[in-house]
Amino acid sequence: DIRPIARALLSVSDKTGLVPFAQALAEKGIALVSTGGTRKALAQAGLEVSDVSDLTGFPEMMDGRVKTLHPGVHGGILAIRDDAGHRASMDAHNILPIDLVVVNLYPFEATVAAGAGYDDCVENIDIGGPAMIRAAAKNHADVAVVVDPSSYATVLADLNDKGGTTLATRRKLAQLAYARTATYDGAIASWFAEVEAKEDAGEGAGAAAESRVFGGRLAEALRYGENPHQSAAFYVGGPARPGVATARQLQGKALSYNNLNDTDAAFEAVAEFDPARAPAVVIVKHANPCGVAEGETLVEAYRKALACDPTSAFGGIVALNRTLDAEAARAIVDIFTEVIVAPDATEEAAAIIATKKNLRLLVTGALPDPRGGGRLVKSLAGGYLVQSRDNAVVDDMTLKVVTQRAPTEAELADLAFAFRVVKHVKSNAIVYAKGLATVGIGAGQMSRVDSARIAAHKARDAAAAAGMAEPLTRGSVVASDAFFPFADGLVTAIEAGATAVIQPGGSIRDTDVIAAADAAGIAMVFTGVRHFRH
Ligand code: 93A
Repeated sequence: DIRPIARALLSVSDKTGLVPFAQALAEKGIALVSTGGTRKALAQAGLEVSDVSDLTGFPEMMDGRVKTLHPGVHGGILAIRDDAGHRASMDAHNILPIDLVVVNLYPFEATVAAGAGYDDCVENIDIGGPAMIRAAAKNHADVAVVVDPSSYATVLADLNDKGGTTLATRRKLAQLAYARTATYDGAIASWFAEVEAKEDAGEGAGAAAESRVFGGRLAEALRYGENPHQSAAFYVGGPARPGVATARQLQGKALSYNNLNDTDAAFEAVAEFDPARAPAVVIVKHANPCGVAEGETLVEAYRKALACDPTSAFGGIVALNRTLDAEAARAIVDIFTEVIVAPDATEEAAAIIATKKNLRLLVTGALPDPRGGGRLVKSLAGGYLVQSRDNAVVDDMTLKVVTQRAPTEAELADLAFAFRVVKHVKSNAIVYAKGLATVGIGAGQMSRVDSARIAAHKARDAAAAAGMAEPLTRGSVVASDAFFPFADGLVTAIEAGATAVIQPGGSIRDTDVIAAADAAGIAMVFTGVRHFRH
C-alpha cells in the first residue's frame, strides 16, 4: 500500500515551510506544479516548477477565481490508477497523474477576524482549493493530501523511510483534509448567519450570531448584553425544558439579557422544590438567590423568602413552584419587582399584576425536572466549555452523620432545604436556613470563611431591620456547597448560631472540622456530593 510520488501539485496561501518542503520533494525527483503565487515563491528559491496552466491549457482567469478548476487537474487527482478505463481517459485527454496535493486555503477566517468588508470576505471564499483537497482525500487510495504545513514532516518521513506514502498516512491525511474543509465551510456559514442577524436586528445581534454553532435558533435580538456597550441575542435550542425559552410572557416590558439570565436562575432554583410537598418561592438578584422559602401557602413562602434579605430583593426576580394566586400576587406587587415566573397564574392574579404595567409575568406551563439531563455551555477565549447539568438532588443522596450528635427531625428538614438552595448559589456558597426558609446567604466569595461571615452578617441586618434582638442565624442550620478546607468556616457558622451542618465532606482536614463540630455539640452530615456553581 505504499504509493510513490512522481508529481506534486502545490497551491498554498500560507507559505510557511513551503520552500524547504518543496526542495526536499524536488531532491527526490518529484515534479512540482503550482498556481501563480506559489510558483513564484518556489521559482524565487531556485526550484524548477511548472505552471498549473500547463496541465489545464487555460490561463488563470477572473482574478484567480478559476485557476485549477479543470479536468486536467481534477482528472489527475481523481483517476483510479489501476482502473483501465480511468487510465484510458487520462491517455485520451493528456491528463497527468498527481500523486500529492498540497493545498492550504484562502485565509477566510483571518479575513473575517480582521474585520474586512463584505466583498473582501466573499473574495476569500476558496473554491478551487477545497475542491482539490476533497478530490485528493477521496482518492486517498492513490493520492496523499496535505492541508497544513504541520503535516509536511509526516510526508517526508514516509518518503525517506518507505520511498512513498503509506495507506495509514494517506487515510490520516484524508481525515485531516475533510476536517479542514468542514471547519472552513462552517466558518463561512457562521459568517453568513452573522451578516443576516445584523441585518435583521441592526448591530445588536451581531456578536452573538456565532453561537449558531450550537444549532440554536435566534429567538430574539436583545437591546444589549450584560452592559449597554455589549451586543446580545437570545438563542433557543437543545432539549426542550420548561423555562425562559418556552415561557409565555403575559405582560410587561421586553426582557433584557440580565432579566433572562436571572429568571432562568430563579426558575431552575424553584424547580428543586416539589410542588406536591409545599408551595415555594425563590427571589433572585444578580443570578443568586437572596431569599428562598417553603410555606403553607405561596404568600407565606413569599413573605418568608423576602424576610431573608429585603434590601436585595428590591428589583429582583420572583419564581414560584405553583400557580400564582391572588394573595401572592398582591404581596409581590407591594415592592418593585422585575419579573415573576411561575408554571401558571390565576386570572385574578394576572389582573393584580396588570396594575403594574412594566412588571413582566411569565408562565411556563410546567416546572423543569431538577434531575433532567442536558448540557451547559460556557464560552472562554477561543473556545467553549461544555458540561452536563448538575442534576444531583439531595433527596437521592445518602446523608452520613459524622458527629456525636445526629440532627433532629426539624434540623434534618432544614438541612435538606438548605442543600437544595446552596446548589443554586454561586461558589463559594454558604446558606443558613431555619423553618424551611433561608435566613442568610453568602455567595460568590473567593474564600469560604468570607461567604460564611457575609451570610451571618446579612442575617443580623435582616433581624435588626425586623426589630428582632437575636440574629436569625441563632438556632439555624447551615449548608456549604463544598467541603470546609479548614475548621474556620465552620467555626464562623457555629458562632453565628448554627446547630447543624450539611456539606459534601472529603477534605483532608475533615477530622479537624468534625472535632470542631463535636466540641460545639452541633450535628453534621456529609452528602458526598459537591455543588460548585460558577
Ligand atoms: O479562487 S479559487 O477558488 N479558484 C481556484 O481555481 C483555485 N485554485 C487554487 N482559489 C484557488 N486556489 C487557492 O489559491 C488555493 O487554495 C490557495 O489557497 C491559493 C494559492 O494561490 P497562489 O498560488 O496564487 O498563491
